[in-house]
Amino acid sequence: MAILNILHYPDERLHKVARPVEIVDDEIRRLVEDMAETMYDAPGIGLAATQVNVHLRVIVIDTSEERNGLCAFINPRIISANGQVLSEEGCLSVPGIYESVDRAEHIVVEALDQDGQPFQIEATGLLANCIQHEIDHLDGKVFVEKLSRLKQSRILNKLKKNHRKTM
Ligand code: GNR
Ligand code: NI
Repeated sequence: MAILNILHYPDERLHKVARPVEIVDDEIRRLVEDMAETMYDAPGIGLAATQVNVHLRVIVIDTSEERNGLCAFINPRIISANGQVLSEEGCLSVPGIYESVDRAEHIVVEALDQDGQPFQIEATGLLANCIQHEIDHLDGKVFVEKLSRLKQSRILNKLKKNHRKTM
């Protein structure tokens, strides 16, 4: 197991589009384990492979209070989306920034599990928000890019200031 380095916005590599996993093998299962360890250590409720500079369609999520409900989604695909909600989000790649973004309220997602078996889940609430946030990462999109240009430039300034303070 290993804790992986998380890329920070505005790193260009966060804009790469991840490619589908062809075979769910031991290498992918190891990636899932390392991503889970990285997510729990951060701590966060989700992590996309893009954030650890691996450009494959793999995400891990645990929205449980007890931190014992790990879900891995390989090649996740939203097959239906309904309703609309404003969801307050944060991102491990954009530390200290919390903003509301538009999301579908109810989604059905199809993916492969760690054995390469297809499964479907229905999600609402935090889990639905998190899955959409993670799939956006796989498509090279960071949540702040859904905000107004004014908000984005304020966020970039704040991140620059924070970066200077930690140097
Ligand atoms: O830890 C995280 N919290 C969170 C809260 C609301 C909506 C989405 C998220 S995901 C985020 C971890 C992360 O950056 N995943 O990409
Ligand atoms: Ni994120």
